[in-house]
Amino acid sequence: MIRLHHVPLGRSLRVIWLLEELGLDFEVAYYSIRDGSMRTPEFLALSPAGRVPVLDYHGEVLFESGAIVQLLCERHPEPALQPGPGAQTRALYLEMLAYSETVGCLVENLNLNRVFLRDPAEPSPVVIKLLTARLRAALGAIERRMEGDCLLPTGFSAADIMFAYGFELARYYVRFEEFPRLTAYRDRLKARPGYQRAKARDGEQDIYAQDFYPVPEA
Ligand SMILES: N[C@@H](CCC(=O)N[C@@H](CS)C(=O)NCC(=O)O)C(=O)O
Repeated sequence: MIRLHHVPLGRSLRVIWLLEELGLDFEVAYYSIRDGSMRTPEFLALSPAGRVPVLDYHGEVLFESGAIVQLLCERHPEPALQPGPGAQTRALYLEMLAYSETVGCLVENLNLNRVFLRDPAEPSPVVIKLLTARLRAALGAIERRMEGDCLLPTGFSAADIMFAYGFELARYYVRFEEFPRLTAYRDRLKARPGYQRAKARDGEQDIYAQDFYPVPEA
């Protein structure tokens, strides 16, 4: 039995998407960051920092999306979504896997400042400006080097799945017009049947209340 603990639009969507691409059967347990469901003793026993994703893989329970993605690709080597040790694209693959969290953490910090701070806490316009500039720079680096259809020259891989989380949510904070290659890349990823099946299981998000959060005046 494979069971994924998931927050709609969270990093756990990476795992749903990968499970769909691998053609595996799985259950999804839904949570919200806002309702306390991730702070219960039961959930903290699975994920000590109270975060998703958590995957129960036939009784083996693990957290951290990057680790889950690697493990699933190892356990299910077909279709080959991860270049193995010795492959020419291995270094780039590992780089993109980790870089996905550089982008993801910038989005997470913007989320904290813009959608999760509660009254009377006030977000800092200076911090928001800085985080937004850093997010644009992190995306710009990939925009400049993007040549083929996917992050790896060999085609679609789990690195695309990892990267898509931060990159998809970045649209709440940066305008994608300045990233034409990334925009076309995003459209290609979204056209994949595996992505569409994953989105159908994502659930209703309760993170964002508006489509775009412009940088406030400092
Ligand atoms: N590096 C971790 C980050 C996990 C993470 O922060 N997940 C977010 C959702 S995207 C979460 O569970 N947040 C809940 C919280 O911070 O309370 C991973 O990739 O799995």
